[in-house]
Amino acid sequence: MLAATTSTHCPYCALQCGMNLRPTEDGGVDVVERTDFPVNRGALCGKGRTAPAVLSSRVRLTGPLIRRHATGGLEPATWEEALRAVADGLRRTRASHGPDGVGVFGGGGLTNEKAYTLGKFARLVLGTSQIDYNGRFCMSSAAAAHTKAFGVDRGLPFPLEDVPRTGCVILVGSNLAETMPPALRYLTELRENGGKLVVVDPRRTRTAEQADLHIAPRPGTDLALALGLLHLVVSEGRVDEGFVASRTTGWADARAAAMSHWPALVERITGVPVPQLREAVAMFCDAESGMVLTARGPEQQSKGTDTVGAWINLCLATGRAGRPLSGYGCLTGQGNGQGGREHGQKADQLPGYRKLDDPEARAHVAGVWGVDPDTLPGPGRSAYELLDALGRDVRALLLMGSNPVVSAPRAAHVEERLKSLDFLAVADVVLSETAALADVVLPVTQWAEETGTTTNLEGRVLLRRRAITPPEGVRSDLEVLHGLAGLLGWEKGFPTDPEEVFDELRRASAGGAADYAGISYRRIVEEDGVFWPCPDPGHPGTPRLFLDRFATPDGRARFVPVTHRASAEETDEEYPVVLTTGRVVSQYQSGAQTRRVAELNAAAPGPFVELHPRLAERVGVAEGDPVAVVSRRGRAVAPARITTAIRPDTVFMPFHWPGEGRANTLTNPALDPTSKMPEFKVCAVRLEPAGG
Ligand SMILES: Nc1nc2c(c(=O)[nH]1)N[C@H]1C(S)=C(S)[C@@H](COP(=O)(O)OP(=O)(O)OC[C@H]3O[C@@H](n4cnc5c(=O)[nH]c(N)nc54)[C@H](O)[C@@H]3O)O[C@H]1N2
Ligand SMILES: Nc1nc2c(c(=O)[nH]1)N[C@H]1C(S)=C(S)[C@@H](COP(=O)(O)OP(=O)(O)OC[C@H]3O[C@@H](n4cnc5c(=O)[nH]c(N)nc54)[C@H](O)[C@@H]3O)O[C@H]1N2
Ligand code: SF4
Ligand SMILES: [Mo]
Repeated sequence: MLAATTSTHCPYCALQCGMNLRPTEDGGVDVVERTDFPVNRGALCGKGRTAPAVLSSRVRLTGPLIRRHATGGLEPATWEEALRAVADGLRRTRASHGPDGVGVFGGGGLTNEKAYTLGKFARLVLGTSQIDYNGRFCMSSAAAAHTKAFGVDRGLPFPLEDVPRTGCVILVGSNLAETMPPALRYLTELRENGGKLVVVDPRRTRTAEQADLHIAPRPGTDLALALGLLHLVVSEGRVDEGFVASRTTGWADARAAAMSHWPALVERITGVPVPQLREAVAMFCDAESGMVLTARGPEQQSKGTDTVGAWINLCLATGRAGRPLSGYGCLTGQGNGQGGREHGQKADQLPGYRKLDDPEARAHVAGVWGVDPDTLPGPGRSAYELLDALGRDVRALLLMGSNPVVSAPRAAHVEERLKSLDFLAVADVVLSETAALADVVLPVTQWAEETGTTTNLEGRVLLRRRAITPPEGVRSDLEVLHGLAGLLGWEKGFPTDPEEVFDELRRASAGGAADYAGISYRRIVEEDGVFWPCPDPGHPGTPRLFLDRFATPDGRARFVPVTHRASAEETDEEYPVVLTTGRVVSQYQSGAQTRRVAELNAAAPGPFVELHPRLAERVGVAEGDPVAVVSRRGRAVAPARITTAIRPDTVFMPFHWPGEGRANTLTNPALDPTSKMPEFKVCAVRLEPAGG
């Protein structure tokens, strides 16, 4: 007899929609509507609905693979052989090049339990500082700005249910109609309630089409835009002086910095007409309350931290923060984009959002781990810097939960670095483009086959539950790390039971900024998730942050004095067009999972270059013609998709595909100095017809 349905969450994005899974006769699952989870109330996008297709053994890995000869292909192996080969590979490099010769690369899709264990494995078993993860490419700029201004970083400081009740939302560089479709409802309800929606995006996206005001700046100019709006807030007497005086510090410097951004200058930099700037300020300030929400558009820039800082300044100056129904928030991206950055797979972090260079933090976590704090390595390199160092001083890599061959900036270079490694091990559910380069591939269980927690974009800790038995040939990531730790001399400390890991994580995070100490699997199920911080079992959790005080030492939010600067690569005669990149609704990230789902492929079969008819005419391409996009990093070719919905000086490519149309062949790895976020959203290119 088949078990009843299991309540769980989608394997993909940060919305973490609730769904029910019903086992099928053939050992798989069907997705069944789950209306009791408040975030999505039963709604799912096509990716979530079709997620079970990736469980099929036709598309997934079902047993370990080894490259037995350097020049040969990947061949089936037993788990014993595969784990031994990985342990030997890592040990050999450690012996010849020291602990920092071995690197670890994680992912924001990994559950909290996996991210925590991966960080612990790197620091204890390998003793390496060289660990980072793909979340660096995702929300690191917003995280850095959050921490600077508010003293803590949680994507949204309020639940999504607050959004429809605010007066005005400025949504900056988020196409949530495609990237979190069930969340569009919150914006629709906002407008039904009389609230205003301003969307800032160089493209008139499906999301921008919902807006009362769509502002389309030139990519890479959001910093000037936000400063121009702040200038107008000041010159039009819209500053909330009482709030600024009682709840913030640093206004004088931030104000002075903003005042050098005259509306006319801002119009010249951004291409946004001054009357539109005024209209945006009026909409935002006329309402009783307001929110600014950012996503990857303004964040994935070499000045992303300052840009988010400028939007936060706008919220603080107008008193739109630290009050009910007001505030700044970042829409995180990956399934565990929030939790994945809190528990120690980031180069500079220990669990509980502690800092690796803080002696007290080291002592606390070392205590939980039962080791001497001095044995913990220091902070390591950021994701792109780590990938760039492969084959140089980092000579072996263990990669879990990312596909950088498709998703990293300057991807041809990254691919070449991966190939130059002495040893590469990849744990994945499918044979991704990166796994295909590995010496050993470890096939792992998927969401419906394992239990673990994720933390969604609201800071709500959720439980994904096992609904079916995994195929025989696969093991969980926790089992992989347990097995490797054992072979490398750590019999204890790496349990395979997720709840046991979570209970240790609770202790490791206790007292940290992201405090999970009071959260248990049982509470999560009973309460539809628990918002951190939740320091003890009697604590209700914290859906809304900052209402009484900000998380800074003096309780006040900090303005940051920022000024506009150019993108790392501006257009010129040789490369006269701006390339920006992003997503389409039916593919997810590097596409490793969604490109294996027929229904999604039918909807989004391949890459394309979105461009304005005037630009298309100048280049000499018609709809569907192959067009070559050339940057200083390389050349990509994809069919032209001609539309007036994009600025004539800008082209857009989605990044979900490998091969000839790979957008990341072109992108610029220029890094934000604080967050080390690469500039995925702006580089200079030229276009050529590639037909015939
Ligand atoms: N379908 C789908 N959904 C996803 C994902 C996916 O891969 N596919 N990935 C998930 C993840 S990890 C993430 S991070 C989120 C990302 O979610 P979003 O941030 O919504 O996605 P993007 O398409 O990367 O970028 C959003 C918008 O930024 C605009 N943009 C480009 N350059 C600029 C600029 O300079 N300034 C401004 N203001 N806007 C600009 C683009 O035109 C685009 O419409 O989506 C999550 N959901
Ligand atoms: N040009 C451009 N590039 C971008 C972006 C952009 O906007 N433009 N966005 C960036 C952003 S925001 C992100 S988040 C990155 C994401 O890019 P990637 O890091 O490549 O993300 P995914 O494609 O989700 O890769 C996850 C891999 O892990 C596997 N996997 C899934 N779940 C598990 C698990 O539980 N365990 C293990 N071991 N493996 C698992 C999947 O099959 C897949 O191969 O891309 C970045 N790259
Ligand atoms: S919006 Fe995100 S979480 Fe919801 S079903 Fe789609 S991919 Fe899954
Ligand atoms: Mo992301």
